[in-house]
Amino acid sequence: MVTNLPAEAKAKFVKYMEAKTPEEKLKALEEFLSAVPKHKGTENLVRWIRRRMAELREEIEEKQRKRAGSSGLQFFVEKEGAAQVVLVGYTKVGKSALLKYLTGAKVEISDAPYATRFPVVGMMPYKDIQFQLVEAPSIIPEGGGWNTKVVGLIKNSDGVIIVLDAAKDADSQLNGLLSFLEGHGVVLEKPRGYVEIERAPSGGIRVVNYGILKCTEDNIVTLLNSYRIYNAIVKVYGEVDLDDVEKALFERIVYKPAIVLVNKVDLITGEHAKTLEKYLSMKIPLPLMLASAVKGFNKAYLGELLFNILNIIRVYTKPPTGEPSSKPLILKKGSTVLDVAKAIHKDFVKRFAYARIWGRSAKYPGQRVGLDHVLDDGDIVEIVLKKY
Ligand SMILES: Nc1nc2c(ncn2[C@@H]2O[C@H](COP(=O)(O)OP(=O)(O)OP(=O)(O)O)[C@@H](O)[C@H]2O)c(=O)[nH]1
Ligand SMILES: [Mg+2]
Repeated sequence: MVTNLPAEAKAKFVKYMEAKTPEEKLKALEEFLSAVPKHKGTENLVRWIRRRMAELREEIEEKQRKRAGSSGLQFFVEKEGAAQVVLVGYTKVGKSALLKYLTGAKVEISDAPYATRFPVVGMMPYKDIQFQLVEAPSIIPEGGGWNTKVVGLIKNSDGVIIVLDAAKDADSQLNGLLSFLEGHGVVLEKPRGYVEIERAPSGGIRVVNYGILKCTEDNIVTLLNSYRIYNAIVKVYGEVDLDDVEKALFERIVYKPAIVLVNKVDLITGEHAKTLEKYLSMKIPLPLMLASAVKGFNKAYLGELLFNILNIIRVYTKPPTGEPSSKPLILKKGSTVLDVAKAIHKDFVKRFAYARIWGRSAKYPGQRVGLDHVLDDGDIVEIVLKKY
């Protein structure tokens, strides 16, 4: 609960929102922090402020480093393939070994801790597509170092593989990683609802409700006005209450689909592996896989787990007088013929006459459909254009 902040604190937060440079933001946050009353209800808020301040300090340092001539660490990885998935875990759990086994990437597998110091990339083939796997430098339990940059990498990705070492305490590794991520605004379980607030130059407070709102729109207007926000678009997804709206002012929680991969099972007994699997799958509702980068494992099964959590489908386009393309378009589940038309060419929507489809979403092969037809994985789509 972060409600009931005194007006003075709210006014300080407004100053933070209006600040432009990281230096101004940091100063405004310092003032905000000292104006926030410290009690159970503001614990999370205070934690967020402290973390945001640490991030800003890092940003300022990075800027100074750049100005001094040394290039900052390059942690951004351009997306390639069907999706970008980040391998996340503590040091020496075998992330490099897994990356090498799954993608053939040239990586340093080492017994020395923290051997991987920059993101390393490899392409993992699955059916007729490829996933881009990125090994993130290991999370440092003591904090600091590149931890924040790894969070940035994760936030920019499409999904996460949490890698645990079966030969060490898997439970505490999982707890540690989950609370680290949550502390940085990343959750791996789909939240029951979330809110996006976009500031607008005019138009008042507009609520766009895609879910279930557990308060009135007037409540939202009053709340935002108390932060001197008079123009904004508030988007509601899933089940949301007024508290969630206030939280969204301070921090955007990011949801990333994930699977848990327990590596080095070759080092434990079959009995132990079974118990571990049962225990972990009861603990967290994420797909779980036991593996060994040394002994090898079922790559296709891992590919299938990734494909499922990423919520994607493959669609093959076909010209009216030709064969379907061998390379599929990757679209979100629930995508329609309109999305395919847009992906091919912007004129295709304007000139669209009808489409013919083959595959799971077709009632019969070659069914004629319109732009709003929802597609399925493996479908073939032929778009027929109007003649001028
Ligand atoms: N027995 C066994 N050893 C493994 C397995 N996977 C990796 N290792 C060993 O564990 C050690 C660490 O492996 P890395 O792949 O370098 O670990 P990492 O997670 O990339 O660690 P960082 O150095 O922090 O990047 C190496 O000595 C590997 O040979 C496995 O499945 N079984
Ligand atoms: Mg490594």
